[in-house]
Amino acid sequence: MPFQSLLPPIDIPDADIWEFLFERPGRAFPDHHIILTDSLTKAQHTFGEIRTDALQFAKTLKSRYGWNKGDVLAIYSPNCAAMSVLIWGCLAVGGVVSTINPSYNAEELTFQIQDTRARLIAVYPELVNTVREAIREFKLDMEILLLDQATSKECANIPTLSSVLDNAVVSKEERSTWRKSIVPSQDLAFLIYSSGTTGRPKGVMLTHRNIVANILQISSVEGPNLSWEADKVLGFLPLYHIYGLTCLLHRSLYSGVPLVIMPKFDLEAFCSLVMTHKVTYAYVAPPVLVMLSKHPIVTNFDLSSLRMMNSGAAPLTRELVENVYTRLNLRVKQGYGLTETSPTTHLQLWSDWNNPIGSVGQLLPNMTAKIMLPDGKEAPLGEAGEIWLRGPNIFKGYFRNDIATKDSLTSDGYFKTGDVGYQNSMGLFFITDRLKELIKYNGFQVPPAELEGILISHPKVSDVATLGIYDKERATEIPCAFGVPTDGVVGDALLAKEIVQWLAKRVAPHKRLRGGFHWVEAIPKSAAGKILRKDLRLLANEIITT
Ligand code: 4UV
Repeated sequence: MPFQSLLPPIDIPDADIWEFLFERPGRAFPDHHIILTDSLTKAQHTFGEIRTDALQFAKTLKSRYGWNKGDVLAIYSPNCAAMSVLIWGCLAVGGVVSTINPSYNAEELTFQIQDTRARLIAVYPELVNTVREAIREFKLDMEILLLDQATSKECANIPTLSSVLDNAVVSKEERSTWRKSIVPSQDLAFLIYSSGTTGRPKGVMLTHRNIVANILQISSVEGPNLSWEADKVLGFLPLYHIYGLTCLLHRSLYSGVPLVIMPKFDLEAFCSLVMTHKVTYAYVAPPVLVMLSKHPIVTNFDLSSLRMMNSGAAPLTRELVENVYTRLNLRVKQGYGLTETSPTTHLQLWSDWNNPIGSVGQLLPNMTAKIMLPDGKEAPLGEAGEIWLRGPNIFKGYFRNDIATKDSLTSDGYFKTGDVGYQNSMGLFFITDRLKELIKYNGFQVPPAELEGILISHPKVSDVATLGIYDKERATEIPCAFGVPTDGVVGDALLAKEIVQWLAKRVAPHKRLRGGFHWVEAIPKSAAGKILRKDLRLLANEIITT
């Protein structure tokens, strides 16, 4: 029998994201309430300003770009307040947003742009040269919009967001005309890239309903603990990733709990912002907790306003939660989710943050889960198996990839997560292992197939496989590779080092082989030629510990 959520079911309105966030009757906070503070520019933005700017951008998309329903806007930027205007403006006219990791190089960027067929890319000024390189080297063809005022010569002749904003007033009728044809349960709002259980990154199709549902599901646990008047959230998680996009940006605008965004994580800035803004809640990933538990600088700051942190995106050890609590008196609870689930599917209740430590919490409302054994039967309570999930937040499928969609979604709507875990008798879930190929470095996805595809093109490598090795000190997996030298090539330590550096020039920094490149005689493979990752792990344990 599938496990049902133990939390009371919630009503999910049949609304698109714009309507749900900006036109909802009975919103508790006023238009002049400050929702977003950009820690870099120090600019503060009220709910009303964000709405006005987003509508002006929506109008620009219509009048300047002739935007149609389903057209894709790519955003290539570190966290900044303008992202909110772009995202919600695009959604207001029925467009689709695809966020791109700002550390991607020209080739990685090109892959996503070509896959989404984005018409327009909004770019942070410092990244404009990478876009230019992509246009030059890979013949990318799309329009560019700069996120900020251009400051350098490279940016000359590229329109800036502020210069294109159409400031004609948008009437209510016009807004409804734009959104009239959106079917929330069918139409896409986001295309976020994830490798899923196997292969290269794929566009995860998230509908308006997926996001609306997940905001409400998360709110059923977080809502009673946070007030728009007294609380503040600190957001360094990247908004291009689903964890930041939904839990930080969308949840804040919905709940009114102000969000202070940071362009990227920096420990000193984090501590200082907690102090100056009296931050009460922060979403984190385990490596940040390592720093909080150890780094000497932390004790120079008064972090006592922080009432809770939510850790997710990677496994969290009991020891780390205890260390942070003992050292700083700060509480950490856990959440779990995936890009494909919009993302949050499990949360620990605030009151149960240490009851017990190690659980990712309960299944969110309106969801059911099955724990599947390798023989295709459902596991009984307490026994571990692959976690399958169903609910209104489960994605529609992978963009233009029916095979991957079919492999991951069952005909009755369950999504096969590729994670292994169990539920205990209290309805609490525990993640114990991962079946899928994915490596997670600091919570960011590193698809093994992508690294392997590049490494195999090295002339001195005849076969290769990659794996994530857990680094306890840093509380993260680190990518490492195992390779067979081409005939006649001596696979020595020097060449291995060269290959690590060779790869580093070809991938975003989080995909580098921090765990090294190791020579082996053969890659363990099945008769069908598939890498046997379990055997590879055994081999890795032998090589890396000896
Ligand atoms: O697709 P993705 O990159 O998505 C995420 C989402 C993280 C979230 C989302 C909502 C939360 O409330 C929250 O706390 C964290 O990272 O990667 C999905 C994979 O990340 C691993 C797991 O292997 C997923 O399939 N993962 C995510 N959270 C956890 C985790 C966790 N708490 N413990 C162990 N692994």
